[in-house]
Amino acid sequence: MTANLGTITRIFLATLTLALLAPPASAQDDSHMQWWRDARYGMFIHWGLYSIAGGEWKGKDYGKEQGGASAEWLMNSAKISGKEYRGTLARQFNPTEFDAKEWVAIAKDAGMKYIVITSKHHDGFCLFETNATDYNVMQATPFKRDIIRELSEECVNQGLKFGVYYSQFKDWYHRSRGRNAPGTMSNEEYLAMVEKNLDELLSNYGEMSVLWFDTGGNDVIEADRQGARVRELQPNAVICSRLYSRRVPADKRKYADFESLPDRMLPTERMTKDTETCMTMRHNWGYDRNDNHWKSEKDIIEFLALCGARGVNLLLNVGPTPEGRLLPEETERLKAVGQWMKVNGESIYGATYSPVDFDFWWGAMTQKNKTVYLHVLEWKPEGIEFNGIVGNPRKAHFLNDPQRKSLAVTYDAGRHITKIDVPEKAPDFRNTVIAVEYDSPVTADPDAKGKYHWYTTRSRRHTEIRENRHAGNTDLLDAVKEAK
Ligand code: FHN
Repeated sequence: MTANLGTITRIFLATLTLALLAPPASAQDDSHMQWWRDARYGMFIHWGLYSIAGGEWKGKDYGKEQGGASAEWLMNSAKISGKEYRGTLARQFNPTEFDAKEWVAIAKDAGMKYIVITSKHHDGFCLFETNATDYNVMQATPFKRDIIRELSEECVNQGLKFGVYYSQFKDWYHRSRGRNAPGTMSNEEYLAMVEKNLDELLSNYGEMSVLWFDTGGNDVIEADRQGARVRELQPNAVICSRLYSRRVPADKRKYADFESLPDRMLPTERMTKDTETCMTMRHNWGYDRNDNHWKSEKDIIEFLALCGARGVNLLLNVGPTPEGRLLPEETERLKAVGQWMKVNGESIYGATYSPVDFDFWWGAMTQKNKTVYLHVLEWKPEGIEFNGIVGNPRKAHFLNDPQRKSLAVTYDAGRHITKIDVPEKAPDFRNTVIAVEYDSPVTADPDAKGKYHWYTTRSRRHTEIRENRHAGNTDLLDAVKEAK
């Protein structure tokens, strides 16, 4: 009876606290979101004890079976007890080559504006100093350095926003996974640990700009309590919708600042609310020694542009090695994307989704102020044409042309079809951006029709182009020919 009374009291007090803390909807301003909307592009880091195992356990490779979650899911996939997992890996965790300055410089050079690192993933291991559990980098490993502190301080030094991923619901070490896999804590003790962890992360590391909760449970009261605590201690932190289970309706996710799409997802429609997608450069999030499914730099630049065309932030992942280094395949890709961003970043940073709710067989659009940016992913030497925007452009030029020489433009006022003459070869085969400037704010043709949506899976994209050549977009070419 006492226990029940205790629980009822806890729920009552929690609810009362929430009611007092949560500002009325009308009073909620979203000014803390502006930097995030402008940023558009950040680094995701999956790092922890699992990096030592690299997707293998006792000689078995758990990589491909997990479809991209072998590394950080190894404890679950290989059914490893918390005792054995910690006993085997924690004493080996000594990434002496870890250099926060280097990691942050790589992210900055890549054009990324924020970093989100796993502070505690589902394996329960904490990459920060905590009094709530001794299963942390300071007490359980020979490394004894607070990774969250070193990275958060370096982000301040180099002008990037810093945030943490935190697995608040899944914890295969502290929570029981069933009769044969007892956790170290009861449910009540675990929830108390989470609250303590959050207080430590929200109080001991300066400005915490992102709280990237991952895979919420169904208990909205629990989630709201955690969200309210973030608001209270870090009012400017941007909170991920994964604080809540996907089964919780969007309008009940009181503390979610942005919708985190399912992993690696590119939506076909434009997202008019704050939305982010996260993407791996290969199959896995964490380090996996056998995963060679690398996306090319073109794939990544294309995906970044398509996210922009949907109004979606991109959180691009790296999975550092047990020694504390990013892989050369990661740094090469990040550097290439960074060079592309140095020239074309104005078409991504602070830009919003395409003025039209369809793409084109050459690519997709982003917009900012009075400019539409054409991300030409598939070159068309016969010319780049588009429908859907009203008005004769004042000027069109390649973003990667330092002189910004004007390109020849024709505009069919009757059909609102614009065509831009271009050279035989693409200036940048990965994504050539054409800035199309207007004298007034960009106006979409409400009657514009289009049915092409880009996908990043190469086979699907080519299928789409082939299908559209027969069914859809070629008539755009004919229309322009007729208009001449
Ligand atoms: O289970 C995790 C997974 O390991 C990884 O952290 C991804 C990243 O978005 N989140 C969960 C699966 O969606």
